[in-house]
Amino acid sequence: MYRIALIPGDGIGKEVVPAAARVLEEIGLPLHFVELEAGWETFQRTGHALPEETVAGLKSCHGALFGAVSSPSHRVPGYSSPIVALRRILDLYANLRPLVSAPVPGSRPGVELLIVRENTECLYVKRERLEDNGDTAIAERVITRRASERIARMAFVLAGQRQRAKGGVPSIDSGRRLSLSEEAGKRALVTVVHKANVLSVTDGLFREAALAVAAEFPHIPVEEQLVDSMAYRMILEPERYDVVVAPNLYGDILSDAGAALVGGLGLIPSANVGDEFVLAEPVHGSAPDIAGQGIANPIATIRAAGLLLARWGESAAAQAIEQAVLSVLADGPRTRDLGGTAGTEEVAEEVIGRLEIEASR
Ligand code: GGG
Repeated sequence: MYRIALIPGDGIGKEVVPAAARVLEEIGLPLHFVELEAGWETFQRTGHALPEETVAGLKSCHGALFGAVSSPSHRVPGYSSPIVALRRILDLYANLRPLVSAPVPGSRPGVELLIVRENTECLYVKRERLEDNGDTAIAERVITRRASERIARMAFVLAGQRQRAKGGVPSIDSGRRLSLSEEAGKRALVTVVHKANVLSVTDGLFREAALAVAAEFPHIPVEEQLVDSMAYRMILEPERYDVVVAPNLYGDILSDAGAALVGGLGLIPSANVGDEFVLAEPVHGSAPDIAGQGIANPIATIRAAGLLLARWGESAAAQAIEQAVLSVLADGPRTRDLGGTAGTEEVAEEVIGRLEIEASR
């Protein structure tokens, strides 16, 4: 029996999490849902964005499905983002964001990228303060060797697994560096993203740690890329990338940009992964402009549910969800972000209708 915490959070999180939970209910695995709360609305009502009961409830579960939070862009005394706190409290050190071509208009073909974002430090530790009577704002950017090494190790392990799943043969014949012209999609490749030419201390440490870990995986090609150049080349030729590992903020920005290449934020899931726990969520936020209308795209959250199952080794069930999602994306119904007119529940029910349940048992 898997115990799954459901935390809808704010805005459209309250619509897409129940839709994804419906899909999970139909997948034929022994699941028990535990409903918990967190977010801006919870803070406004209770004074706590992440109530103690939520943290305790999560610790009684195997994993969680999170919706979205609407953290305000201005400082609110007593408030801080619950998702950032959860990543720290549960030591969910890796944020895995697959960006894969989808059968929808506007999606680039041939993209099969996995962004492995460090999830516990960088500017996201929020060590911010005001000085100079409020006229100077300072954010400390913390990068540690330990966190950099473990996220790099995660990236190389996943690259090896993807390589094996594709049935390919690792290439070491080009000095472990692929040239632009090499055919993409056939070989594992880890791209280490940083800005060590400017931030030579912090990104310099990330780079050094990641490249040291690369030496433990001599069969996996590695390259490094400055983050600005990475953004440019990911748009120009996303097909050539495989696993991209980056510090927290760069990974966040690159994955949102990459989502635009493969159908948009409504389709992209993520998994916050630690050694003991996995918390899956859509990459998108709470979308207050469309909240409450029943029109949000549930696909990213349904796919996030699939990532949760995949992380537990329930590959057949995860595959069943992904196949049903691809089928619905191809044939419709589609939500408005994809040019359709369908609502959240209609899309979720269609995914359920196309689940090949036998395959998942
Ligand atoms: N599901 C991801 C999500 O809710 N993103 C919105 C976001 O990043 N909000 C900032 C925050 O409060 O952490």
